[in-house]
Amino acid sequence: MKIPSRHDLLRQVLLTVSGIVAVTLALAAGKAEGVVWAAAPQAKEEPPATTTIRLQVRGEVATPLDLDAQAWAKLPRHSVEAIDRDGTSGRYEGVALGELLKRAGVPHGETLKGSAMSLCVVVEASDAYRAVFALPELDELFTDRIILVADRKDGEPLVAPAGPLRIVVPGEKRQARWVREVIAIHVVKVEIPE
Ligand SMILES: Nc1nc2c(c(=O)[nH]1)N[C@H]1C(S)=C(S)[C@@H](COP(=O)(O)O)O[C@H]1N2
Ligand SMILES: [Mo]
Repeated sequence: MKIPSRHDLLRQVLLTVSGIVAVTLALAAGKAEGVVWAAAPQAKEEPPATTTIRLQVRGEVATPLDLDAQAWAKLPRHSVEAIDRDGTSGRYEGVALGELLKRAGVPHGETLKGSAMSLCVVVEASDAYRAVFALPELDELFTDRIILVADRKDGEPLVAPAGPLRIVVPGEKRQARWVREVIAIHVVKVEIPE
């Protein structure tokens, strides 16, 4: 067996020392991390996206709208009685879809004629579901029926997967246009393909 030289011994000592230093540093780091975790202030709990009212009105509009909960709360409100898919009657509250379009500068009332008559409204949901309305369905000069962007049912806020915003179409015999989780309203010019 080879007798270790002074050089070999020195090397061994250095390796051992550096090993101990590395382990100590790693432990310290772990501990420090533990302390940081424990001391970190609890992150404010963000409500899930679908409980926060946010609605865009886009497309063929004079003024695109970007409504947050605060802006939404200032809009004039309506309430309607309507029967849902289960056949249960409920009182829905919210903002008339026509009112939102009026505020976005879409032709309404007396000015709803001519080329504006081939505009349509596409309601878009967070799951990409879409339903179409014609402007006269949403205009108080054409109809007394109020199609609502509802945020409450029987006094309670609508929550996912229905809310926070849902279309309610009173008197419609099927509920396929009762779009849940509405995120945007698009006004679109209907073109006939060549
Ligand atoms: N976002 C979204 N909304 C939607 C749908 C959908 O698939 N996605 N389905 C529609 C259909 S076909 C019906 S019958 C009703 C059902 O409403 P309910 O889930 O409250 O029973 O929601 C409508 N709204
Ligand atoms: Mo449906």
